[in-house]
Amino acid sequence: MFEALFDSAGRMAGDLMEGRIRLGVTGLSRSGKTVFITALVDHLLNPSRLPLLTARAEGRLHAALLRPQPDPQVPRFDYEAAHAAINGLSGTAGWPPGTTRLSELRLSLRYRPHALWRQWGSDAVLNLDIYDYPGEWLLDLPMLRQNFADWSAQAFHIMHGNQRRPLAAPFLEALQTVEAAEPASEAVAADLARRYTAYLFACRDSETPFSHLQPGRFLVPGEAEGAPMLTFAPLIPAAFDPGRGSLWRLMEERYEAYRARLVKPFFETVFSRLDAQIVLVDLLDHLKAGPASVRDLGLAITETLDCFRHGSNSFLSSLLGPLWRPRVEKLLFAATKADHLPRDMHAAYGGLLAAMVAEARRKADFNGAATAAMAIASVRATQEADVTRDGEVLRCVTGTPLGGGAPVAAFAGALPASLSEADLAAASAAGQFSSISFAPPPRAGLVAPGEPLPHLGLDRALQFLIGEALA
Ligand SMILES: Nc1nc2c(ncn2[C@@H]2O[C@H](COP(=O)(O)OP(=O)(O)OP(=O)(O)O)[C@@H](O)[C@H]2O)c(=O)[nH]1
Ligand SMILES: [Mg+2]
Repeated sequence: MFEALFDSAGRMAGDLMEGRIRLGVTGLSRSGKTVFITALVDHLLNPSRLPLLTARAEGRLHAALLRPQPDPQVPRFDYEAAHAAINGLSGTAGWPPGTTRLSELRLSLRYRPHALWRQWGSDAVLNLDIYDYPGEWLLDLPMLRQNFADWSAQAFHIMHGNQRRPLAAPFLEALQTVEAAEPASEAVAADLARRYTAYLFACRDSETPFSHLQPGRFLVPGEAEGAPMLTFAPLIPAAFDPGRGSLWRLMEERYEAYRARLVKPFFETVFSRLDAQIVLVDLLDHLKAGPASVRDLGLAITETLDCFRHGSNSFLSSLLGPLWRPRVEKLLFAATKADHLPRDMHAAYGGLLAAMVAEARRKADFNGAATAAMAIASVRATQEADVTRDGEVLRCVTGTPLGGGAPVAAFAGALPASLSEADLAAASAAGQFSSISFAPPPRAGLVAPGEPLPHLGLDRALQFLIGEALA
């Protein structure tokens, strides 16, 4: 896996061997990608809080440096801005804003290789290449294997779910007024696209937060905002005339342009050649909302993971041709924001995610990838405290609420024993999940100035993902 590369000044990095890991950070919107990438860089630049990263524990990790990224077409990930926000360097600490565009970062690690290599006496460099992107775009990947009719059929199937149907009513009503042989019309297409987009936003923002929202760029358009390829909507397959000049044909062409011009390049740039992948999932909000929300999240994650199936018969390898080599060797499923739960609940929290992705994990294991599931907090915003209420001692987490104010304690209640409908409904109905969002930890207090932020399990995650490459 080693290859000779040039350093930031365009020189060969001395006699050092350089290796490369393309780390795929995969997660739906708000799953914690940007915070994870920021924490990862922060900790590798200053690895004082990474005891479980073996190279660090053995004193072999010498230095880390942000260097120019390999892809000149993609903007650089603004690590400094995200780091400054979380650390409150320009005022109060807050989380970085939601991501609206693609960006990339290269972090180079200088380390002393282990054992066999040590006798050669020289250091080596591992380049870690990471992309950040809006989580909404991830759900476009399954569209790569669906034609317009298949995608439309699935969209209507999902739309008719109990809790979604009322949200789709304005779109469905408008659709009823459209004739089967409707000729292609910009006005009709624009109206349907606008209503379908409003339905997606309503699903995202509803009390039962839904995750399976396609097309992702209807929610976060990026540079394609306003383009005709974003002006389409699903049509009921059997009910429309697909002939020349028809509305169906117009929508179908735009759907195809969306896939070819936006989704395929996104996949090829970010995901087609990964060495390691972390799948970040924020399960807590969905557990709170109940079975429908968890089921929808499970569908979204399972469909997305299907795009990364290993093996020569995977649909993406056939789609992208011989250049595509599936090579994800490490696959980590991480249940994020574990700092909302006391430590003794972390194993169960990671276990629920493991259950949700069991099938995808089995396939990856079978195809030879190393897989693991765990709970992590990229940034630990809370501390644990026992609070006595009505004579009962409750294990809580305490932290500063996101809007500011005095620290508060939150009781996490009990996680569902399993992802069965009955267990999920019972856990959600018990209403025990706290809905408090915590601000990043204050600089004075939990963290000394200049020190990297506290985390939970980030070093374990890093050891799994890049530990072997640093061996
Ligand atoms: N307490 C806590 N909150 C977190 C942590 N990571 C993320 N969050 C919260 O989750 C929110 C979303 O995190 P991001 O990293 O922005 O999520 P993202 O996956 O980049 O989201 P998009 O950019 O919309 O795709 C943050 O604004 C925080 O409120 C964590 O480790 N601990
Ligand atoms: Mg983000």
